[in-house]
Amino acid sequence: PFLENVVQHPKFLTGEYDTSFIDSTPELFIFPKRKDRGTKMLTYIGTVTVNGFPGIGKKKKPVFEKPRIPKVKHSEPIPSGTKQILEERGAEGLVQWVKEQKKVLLTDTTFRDGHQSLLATRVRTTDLVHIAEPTARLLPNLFSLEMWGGATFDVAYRFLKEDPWDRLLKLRERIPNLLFQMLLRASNAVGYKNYPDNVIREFVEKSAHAGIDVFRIFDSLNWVKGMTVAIDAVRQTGKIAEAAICYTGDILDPTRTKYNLDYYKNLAKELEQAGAHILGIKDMAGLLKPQAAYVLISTLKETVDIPIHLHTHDTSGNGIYTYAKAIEAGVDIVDVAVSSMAGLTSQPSANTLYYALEGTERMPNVDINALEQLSRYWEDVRKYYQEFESGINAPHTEVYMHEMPGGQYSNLQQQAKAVGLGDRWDEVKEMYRRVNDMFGDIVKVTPSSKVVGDMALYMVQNNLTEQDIYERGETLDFPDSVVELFEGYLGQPYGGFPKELQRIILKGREPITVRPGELLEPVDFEKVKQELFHMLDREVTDFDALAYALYPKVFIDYTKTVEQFGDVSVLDTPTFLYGMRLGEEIEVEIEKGKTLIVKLVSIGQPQADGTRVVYFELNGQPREVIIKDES
Ligand code: 3PY
Ligand code: ZN
Repeated sequence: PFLENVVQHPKFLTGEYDTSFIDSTPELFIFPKRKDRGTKMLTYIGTVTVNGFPGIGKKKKPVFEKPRIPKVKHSEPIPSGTKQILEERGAEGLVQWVKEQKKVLLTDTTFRDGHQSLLATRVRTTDLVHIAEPTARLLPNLFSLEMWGGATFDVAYRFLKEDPWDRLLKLRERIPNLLFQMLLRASNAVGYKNYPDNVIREFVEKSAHAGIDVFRIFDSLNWVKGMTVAIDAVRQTGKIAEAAICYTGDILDPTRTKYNLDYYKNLAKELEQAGAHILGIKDMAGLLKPQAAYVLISTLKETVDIPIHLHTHDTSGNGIYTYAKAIEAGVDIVDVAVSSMAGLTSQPSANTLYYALEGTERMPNVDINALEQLSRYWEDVRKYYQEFESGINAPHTEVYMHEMPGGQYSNLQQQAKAVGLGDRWDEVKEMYRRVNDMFGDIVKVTPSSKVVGDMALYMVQNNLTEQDIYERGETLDFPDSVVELFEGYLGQPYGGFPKELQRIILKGREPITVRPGELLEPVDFEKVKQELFHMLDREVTDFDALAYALYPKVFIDYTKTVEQFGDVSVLDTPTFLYGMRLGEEIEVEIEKGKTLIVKLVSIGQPQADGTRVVYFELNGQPREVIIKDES
């Protein structure tokens, strides 16, 4: 208690006290841990065994095969790759190198968008770490490995109870040869709203320092003004700024004139001028049809001088054909996933693309046997996460109608079910498209896509038609996200907001037209660190401070879980998601060279207070923990 008083004293916090004794006597500041690591871990395993895992519920743990890890020679040096090119020649040198390649280059998205789109982003660090070194050895000719950003940051803390920075550092250590790529939502960072400019700069700087090389930057309304802070910040670090245009509509549909070829040409030029090293075409929903891909890429190749990197989702089943046409038109890099994590709402399969291009001049420089070996590993690991599969198991051409991004479909479907609209899902999809049209046909990608989804759900749930909105809108309470969009807090859409609808939604409030970042107070990171130190009673890293600035509640919840259960990232995935079977024995390496052997012996009957005693053996010694039965 005495020590707690000292560190909470205002003079201590403002630095007025001489605090050098912290450095000279650190032992004073090791706070007693309430429980030892073993007990914390058993409490976690007991809790999941008794109560189930969120999103899975209480389910008997299936028996999984051990994932087939490709055999590689650990003693040999890891072949050098694009990471070394960046280090030796700098960003401009790397861009030059890309331009000199005849063959199409590949980005492997298995570690990020692949599982974000197929498995609700639930793949854990341990399953990435186990395949990291084999990936480095087997795919040394990749352009990059997309392994961070997008939803992975938030989901890691929120659902997986692990630290995304730790993932980045661990993978970096094991994959020294490939460029690491992340998805950055420009001023929304890895979140769902605009953050102050200094948060964006700090985030980029720390991410670059921790190992990110290529930042794919996009704005959810294709608003270049909203992207400049991020582009400049990336350039400052010496890393690669890949500024992306989100593709929407259909350039070959004469009835859809808003997003035509000229629109994309102008944007591409603007982004090149804004400092992009590479131009990304981010087809987040998989709307770019094969012929359109040919026209778009050939036109953009003539419009800009920087390499072009194409991203699509295979939702419609046309992904490989779209890539084949884009490659014919001269695209430099395409995004693919290892085949057992590809297709459907994920990226097209690397393995399939290899065979589609076999014998052509632009066939990628990749070892098909290596891809097949990696695919076996992912086939096995994917089974762990079967409860998070989206339920889409065939090509879905309806995407050309509703235009929902690959990652949103299953999410919105879950949200619809949660509010009792499970049996009206077809209506929700149609409403999603109607809302898009009401909003003036906007780009739909995180977070703007979420706003369209929120409005569609709101209208279906309240049985509102478009006409009702115009006639009774003044009396309706619209979802917060919808109000914020129309206030201008996600930036400005191309062609502006539809005026009448904006008036109805804002009910007299004035929208902003400047960059939201200009209005937001900078975050004082030193203060944040002090606050956190105060709350957590432990050393606070720059990474923690950033996570807290981005997601205060999510981050604090995460730290509480760690306090209660310890570091659960060390558990194998089946145990993490399902707990243990009676009589089962597992090994848990809690740190290098320190392994616990855990056996679940029995689970006691519920007691009067709703708890159960769960009996384990820990390294052969009986141990019990008391778990509240939530059922
Ligand atoms: C994300 O922002 O997470 C996306 O993948 C958008 O497509
Ligand atoms: Zn994507």
